[in-house]
Amino acid sequence: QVPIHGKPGTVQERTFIAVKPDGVQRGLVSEVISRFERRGYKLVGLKLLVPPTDLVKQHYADLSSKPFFNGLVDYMTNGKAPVVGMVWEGPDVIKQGRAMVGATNPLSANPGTIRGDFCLSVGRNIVHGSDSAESAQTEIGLWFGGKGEVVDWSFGNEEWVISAN
Ligand code: IDP
Ligand code: MG
Repeated sequence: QVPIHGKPGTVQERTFIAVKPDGVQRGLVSEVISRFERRGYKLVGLKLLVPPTDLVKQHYADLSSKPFFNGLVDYMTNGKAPVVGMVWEGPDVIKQGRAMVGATNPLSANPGTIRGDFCLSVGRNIVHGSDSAESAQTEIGLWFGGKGEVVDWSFGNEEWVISAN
């Protein structure tokens, strides 16, 4: 039995990725899922929700003193569009997930990254990815803490995607 937050440093490392309301509104859910899927990562958690304010405040607790915090919480929770929360599993997925997401400010994000390909503004940067093993653990617990919300399963073709050596 794998803990819900996975096992960092192994092939069962896990990270929390979310398509934020602007990404959902713009029809980019499949684009984000597709990039992780094609890379070879495994989807082990998926939900669509308008997150409760408390959840988003906890998720962004480290930013609570920032001038944009209230606007950020409102944008995530106002229900103009939901959030798609995901847990992805695979080798180095926390760091690779951040690389695939791209820099926080899309104008600094490289083309080829999600932000570098699809957005222009730091306050509408369409996607979230955990930035460390600690935040992945916290965020997976916050968003997917309910029983059975993260699913352990194996690819039938695992040996063709992940080498043991
Ligand atoms: P990250 O999403 O790349 O981890 P953080 O610095 O953790 O970036 O900030 C979290 C989120 O807060 C950003 O993705 C963005 O939506 C929002 N944010 C960060 N800085 C600003 C800002 O200067 N103005 C508006 N929103 C911001
Ligand atoms: Mg962050």
